[in-house]
Amino acid sequence: MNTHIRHETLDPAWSVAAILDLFALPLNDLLLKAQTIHRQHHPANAVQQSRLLSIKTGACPEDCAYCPQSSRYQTAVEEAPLMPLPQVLAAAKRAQAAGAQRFCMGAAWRSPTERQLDDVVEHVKAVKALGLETCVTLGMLKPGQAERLKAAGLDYYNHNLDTSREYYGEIIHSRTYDDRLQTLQRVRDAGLKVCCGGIVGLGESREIRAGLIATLASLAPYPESVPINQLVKVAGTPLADAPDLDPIEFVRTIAVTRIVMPRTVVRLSAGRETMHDSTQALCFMAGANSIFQGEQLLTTPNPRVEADAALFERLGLVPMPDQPRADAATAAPAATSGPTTLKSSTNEEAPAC
Ligand code: SAM
Ligand code: DTB
Ligand code: SF4
Repeated sequence: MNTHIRHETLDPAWSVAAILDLFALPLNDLLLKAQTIHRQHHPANAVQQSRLLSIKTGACPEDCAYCPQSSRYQTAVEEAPLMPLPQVLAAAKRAQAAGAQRFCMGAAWRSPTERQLDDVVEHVKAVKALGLETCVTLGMLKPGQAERLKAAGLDYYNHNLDTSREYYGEIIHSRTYDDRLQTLQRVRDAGLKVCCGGIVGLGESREIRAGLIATLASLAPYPESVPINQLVKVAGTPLADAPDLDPIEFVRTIAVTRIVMPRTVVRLSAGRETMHDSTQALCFMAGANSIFQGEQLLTTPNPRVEADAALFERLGLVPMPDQPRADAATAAPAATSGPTTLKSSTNEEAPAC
């Protein structure tokens, strides 16, 4: 098995210093750059929608300072064992009916056992059979586990780096950055698509945010899907009283992510429940083209489907009917209409999500 962690910088332009220069641009210049790059690689107004389900909740042995599911903190989260398949399938069908294209199952594990993975494999097979894309986030994977998930029909594995290497030890003590990178490599080696992003609003500096983006961009290849989460402050966690991040800085983070990883699908992830519509609009303008749909993330609230539909209507956004393709950009670089005209043949260079 290839245990080598590919982590070289492919494009030396994306040093932390270069990324900080992007962050420092006047907002209008930054947004124009991000929106221009966005249109070169993606349908202009289409937004991918994923649905999350917590299939095993709480009692996690890890100590992530942001997380309400850690057993180390007293939070209102109620523990629940692995959800039986019929319940998972019912939730997946509801999500599909509500317009979700991808179903993401999350488990509060440090790392699944083989027995636990047996059950998740069945979940993945059943959800995939509905015609949904599948994603799971189960913590660290041991050798062979990513291959088992791939064989079950899994499309994406979510495993966030969350912050920069320098700041990681401030937030998580129960595992290392290299543990995280090792699982990401195992996921890649198994031929799965990588969903990997981070959280902002952890009290980190802009340089830390730039460091996270530089690391994501240096993965070879960079992730197909990059969720940018705004910290959801949960009572009982160490970060419950973290200072609010300036919404404009959040928008800048999205824009810089788009510029640095042009082909990735950038998800405006956790944090939308408390985010002003105007901030969300700026995030879409900055190149975000994915959301979590539905009133619940894993354990915390998210906007209702109807509220998002109304926002999409106001902004002229449409659900992404298919995966965006790199050749879409060459077909219609400044497309302003729906993405249907952009569906075309496969392209080796196409982003995978
Ligand atoms: N246990 C697995 C792991 O850590 O990879 C999977 C589930 S864990 C809840 C998945 C991701 O949720 C974390 O990496 C983090 O980015 C995000 N997350 C957890 N709590 C959050 C919070 N309060 N606000 C924003 N994002 C959060
Ligand atoms: C991701 O980047 N964010 C999602 C998903 N991937 C697994 C999780 C957000 C969790 C927010 C806190 C909660 O609901 O428990
Ligand atoms: Fe556990 Fe994941 Fe929460 Fe960390 S983020 S405490 S690993 S569920």
